[in-house]
Amino acid sequence: MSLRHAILALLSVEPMTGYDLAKRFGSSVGFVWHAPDSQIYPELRKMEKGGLLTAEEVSWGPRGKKTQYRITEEGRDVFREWMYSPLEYSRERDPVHLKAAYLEWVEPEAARDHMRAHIDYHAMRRDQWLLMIGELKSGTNEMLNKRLAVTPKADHQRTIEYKIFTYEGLVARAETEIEWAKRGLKLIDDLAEPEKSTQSGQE
Ligand code: VNL
Repeated sequence: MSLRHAILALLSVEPMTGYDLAKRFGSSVGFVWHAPDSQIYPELRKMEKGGLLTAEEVSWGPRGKKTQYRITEEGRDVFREWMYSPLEYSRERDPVHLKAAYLEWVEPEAARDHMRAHIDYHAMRRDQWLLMIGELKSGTNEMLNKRLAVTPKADHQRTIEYKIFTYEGLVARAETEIEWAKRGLKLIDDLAEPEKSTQSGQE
């Protein structure tokens, strides 16, 4: 369960209200660990009970109050320990590949629709990740800038480069998915009209 580690990573920069955290989560670490607000708020409360965070009521606007969360030393220790610990890989559970394995059940056009949806989704994600790389490289990412403000100068380069490295990996993965789905489109055509494709292969 890594949601709490993603939250700890953000709160290691500064204390935040649940609202601020949820908002910043979505535009930073949420790109690699997606979580809806409905998971973030209860997790914050659990982490507070578990001693990873403290909660403090702070005023918000003219009359309102909000809970501000602050990482504890124990929270930092938990994050550091997690960073040192090996990952437990989980075996594939991928509905796209499950479907791909049985495309003979549907008409070619329905099969093509699946491949096109795959291409569209991964192209959209790739473009978002490319934008993030642009922000990280140009120094315009708010979360990263806040982090750098509390990070010793000597650690700035690796703080930046590992994030770029992360998104470059995701871009490469998205491109592989797009290429695969394009091969799928071609395969569907070849299998749907074997005579035509044999002819065009001889031209
Ligand atoms: C941070 C900033 C993380 C921007 C990000 O994704 C990001 C950060 C992991 O400083 O925590 O896109």
